[in-house]
Amino acid sequence: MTTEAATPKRTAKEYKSDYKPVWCPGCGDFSVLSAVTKAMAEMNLPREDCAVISGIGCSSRIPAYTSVYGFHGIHGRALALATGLKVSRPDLTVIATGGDGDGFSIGGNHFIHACRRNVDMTYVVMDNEVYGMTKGQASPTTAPDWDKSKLTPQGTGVNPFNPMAVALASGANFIARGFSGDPNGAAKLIVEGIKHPGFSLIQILSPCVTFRPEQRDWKGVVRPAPVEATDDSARAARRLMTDDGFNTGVLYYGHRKVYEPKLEEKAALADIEQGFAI
Ligand SMILES: Cc1ncc(C[n+]2csc(CCOP(=O)(O)OP(=O)(O)O)c2C)c(N)n1
Ligand code: SF4
Repeated sequence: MTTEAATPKRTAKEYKSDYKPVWCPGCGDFSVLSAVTKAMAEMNLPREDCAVISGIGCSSRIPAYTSVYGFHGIHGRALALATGLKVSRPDLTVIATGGDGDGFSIGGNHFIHACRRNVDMTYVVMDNEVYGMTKGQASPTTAPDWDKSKLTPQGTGVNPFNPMAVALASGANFIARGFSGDPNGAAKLIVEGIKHPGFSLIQILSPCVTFRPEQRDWKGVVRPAPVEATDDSARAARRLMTDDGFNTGVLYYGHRKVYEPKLEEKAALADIEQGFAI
């Protein structure tokens, strides 16, 4: 493996691919892509030791726009793919990326169990409270009275999902919130998430300017969390249950047991690898 000392410092640009993003002008995901590549540059990660895995959605296009290894998987299965990769190649830095629809709707079950397994990887969710790619349907994090979708003209009437509280209750080891309007702050959180052992959830509020143009106003609402990060899960639970969704920063860092495959499982994986090599 290449060592940091032997490698000249890379720039964020080197972690971007030559593909031009097809996102709408002004989409928050541009800044999240910058935050992800800034984080990799900050850590000077060897590109060959890094993988970005996603499902489906506008936000899930990120792997194609980076120059590290990547996999643009199927809808809601980013975490299943990322988990498989990390347990078979623990030497890699594995980052899963995607949207609130991909992660909390079709991928909700995988989200809960990824938190519970607590494999050492980082999950960056671009939350815009809508399905952007399929033209603006309500997602699990949409407010119940949002009535601009043709499918729910009177709002969904359904309570929004609280991914942060669910992550804490399910076993995630690091929980943070960033904002696409502050890519440097988001990059810092991603670095912390990567460095923290176990499953790290970084929710990044990332406006969908096409289907939720009012989210441009998030700029005036997000603020640094008024309290310090805590490793006390009971305190974190109270905060996350009363949080209005706009407090940014590290909200919880834990010391929960990180899943590592047992020796015999590793041996089985090695056998499979050998099988492939024949
Ligand atoms: C199995 C399956 N069901 C439904 C779809 C349609 N689909 C594609 S993306 C998407 C939602 C994406 O929303 P989100 O993850 O919030 O990402 P965004 O586009 O907002 O970034 C859906 C329902 C699909 N591709 N595959
Ligand atoms: S539809 Fe929304 S989420 Fe998708 S690229 Fe456009 S602004 Fe971004």
